[in-house]
Amino acid sequence: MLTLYDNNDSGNGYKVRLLLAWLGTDYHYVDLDIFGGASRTPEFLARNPIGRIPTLELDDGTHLAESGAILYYLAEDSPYWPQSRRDRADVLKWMFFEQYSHEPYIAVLRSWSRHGEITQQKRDQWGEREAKGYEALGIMEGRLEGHDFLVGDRPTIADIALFAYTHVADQGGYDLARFPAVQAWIDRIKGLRGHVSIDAVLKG
Ligand SMILES: N[C@@H](CCC(=O)N[C@@H](CS)C(=O)NCC(=O)O)C(=O)O
Repeated sequence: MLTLYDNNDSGNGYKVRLLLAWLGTDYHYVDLDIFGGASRTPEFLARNPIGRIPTLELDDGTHLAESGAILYYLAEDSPYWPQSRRDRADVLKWMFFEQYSHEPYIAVLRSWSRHGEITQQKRDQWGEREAKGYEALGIMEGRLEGHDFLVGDRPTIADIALFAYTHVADQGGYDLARFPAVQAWIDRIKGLRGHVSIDAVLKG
């Protein structure tokens, strides 16, 4: 059985939890205290030298890191990875966009708001990160104004990749009311079969 090394508060980990729920796949769950250093122990670094969760242990005992790579691995033979080459490229486009233009701003401000001290260095960076996060939300709004999902007309792993931190952006101070199409899409994703919330408590 698959084993997911994760932290229950992580949106990156939630991407994998959500896809596994959509797929109806059972797995073992290991909730690591990443704020207490559990992702940097020699034991964990042997599983993933990057030292980050999510990390998925596969049936053959190997480990796969990076939320986007894990989503792709799990989705490849499912409806959440499109058939058309052009749509597949668009899924990757949104997933790269999430990692470079969305997560560093929206996820980071959420994390700073919820964990640790707000240092002067964080305060100095706050405004610029917030502006770039709003820019990313505006780009999503542009796509979602005329479409139900980010790619094609069905949910894909691009929606999962961006839903994870967008739907909790308010926890980092973002005002989602400015983005009605994004809000409607959030409700649409929440209504899909198999949905689980980011804070659902998982056991072993
Ligand atoms: N690009 C990675 C980012 C993973 C990441 O930043 N994980 C954080 C939690 S959200 C982590 O493991 N932090 C603990 C650490 O860096 O030791 C992904 O998408 O999986």
